[in-house]
Amino acid sequence: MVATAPLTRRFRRSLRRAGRRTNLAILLLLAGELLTGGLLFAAGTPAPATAARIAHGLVGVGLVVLVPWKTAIIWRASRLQVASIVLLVLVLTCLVSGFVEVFGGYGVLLGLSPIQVHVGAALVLVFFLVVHAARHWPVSLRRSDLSRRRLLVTGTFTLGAGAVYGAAELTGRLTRSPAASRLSTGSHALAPADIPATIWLFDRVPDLDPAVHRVDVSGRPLGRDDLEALGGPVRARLDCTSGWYADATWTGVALSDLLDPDALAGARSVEVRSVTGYSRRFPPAEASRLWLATGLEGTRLDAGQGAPVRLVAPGRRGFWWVKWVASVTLSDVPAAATPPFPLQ
Ligand SMILES: Nc1nc2c(c(=O)[nH]1)N[C@H]1C(S)=C(S)[C@@H](COP(=O)(O)O)O[C@H]1N2
Ligand SMILES: [Mo]
Repeated sequence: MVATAPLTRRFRRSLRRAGRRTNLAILLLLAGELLTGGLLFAAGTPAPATAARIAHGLVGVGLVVLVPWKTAIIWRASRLQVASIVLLVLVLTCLVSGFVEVFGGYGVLLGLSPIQVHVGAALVLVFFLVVHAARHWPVSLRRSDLSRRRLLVTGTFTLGAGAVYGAAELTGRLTRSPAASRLSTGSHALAPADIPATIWLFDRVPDLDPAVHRVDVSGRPLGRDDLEALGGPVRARLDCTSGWYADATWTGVALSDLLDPDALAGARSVEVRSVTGYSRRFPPAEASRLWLATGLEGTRLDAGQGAPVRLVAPGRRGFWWVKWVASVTLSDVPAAATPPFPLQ
């Protein structure tokens, strides 16, 4: 006990002094969370998603580590503004839903998944963060903020956050919580039968008659029966940004088997467009790895899954898997000239 006494005393003193620098750190960490969270949402493939996911987790743990200091600051405040309290509740909602997502696994409560709560709270948070920061502006910076001593403290803090992050990962594994079996992108496994009908943002499920609907494949109208006749089994991993993934066998035909090879070689992108207007552009070289699918696990797609025809794009995250395909078009527009993700 004797040996630890100075440490606890120093900790208490540091809590008493908590103030400007803690607030500044929290502001920076929150900005970091919005940035890495946005990147995680926009990452179209697993590798950048994994990097963003780890950064997002680390910065989140950094916020948790600062809780004692921020609590001391709030405790001392003479009065609390309503907007500040709302902001506090939103930050806590984000932290809690983030932990539930990682350690609790994918689930839906009252129609909402943990990630929906997380992202929803984060978007509202931006407004209250701006109000709160504006009220306390300007955040003064001092030369001493960059002193050796300060950098040392910041370094220690970063190491501490890293250690807590590592301990959390380890605990997840040792307790065999859902955190242990998730993908590097953070997604939890679902059986193919449990794949939820997923809308990216504001799209709608259209009512299409499979007997009548035709997909315009570079000028060639193809119905469900035509595509079924050409289709074969395709194993693919659908990894959605809303916290789940599923390995399943789809029935599909590769775009490269439907498009003229010369025309394909001359194009700069392949645009796959839904009847709803939702659309994505792909590099032509990927056409052999993009499939027009009509079935899932031996049965025809249902409306929510994109019937009669949807795209299967292994290696790309769920929002590239355009449902209710209306057309596949070769175009001169570069594949990169597409927004990072659809806005509908
Ligand atoms: N037209 C259209 N296609 C879409 C979407 C959408 O909202 N509209 N959602 C995408 C997202 S985010 C995912 S994860 C997959 C989900 O496919 P599922 O509904 O079969 O799970 O479809 C993708 N294709
Ligand atoms: Mo998704």
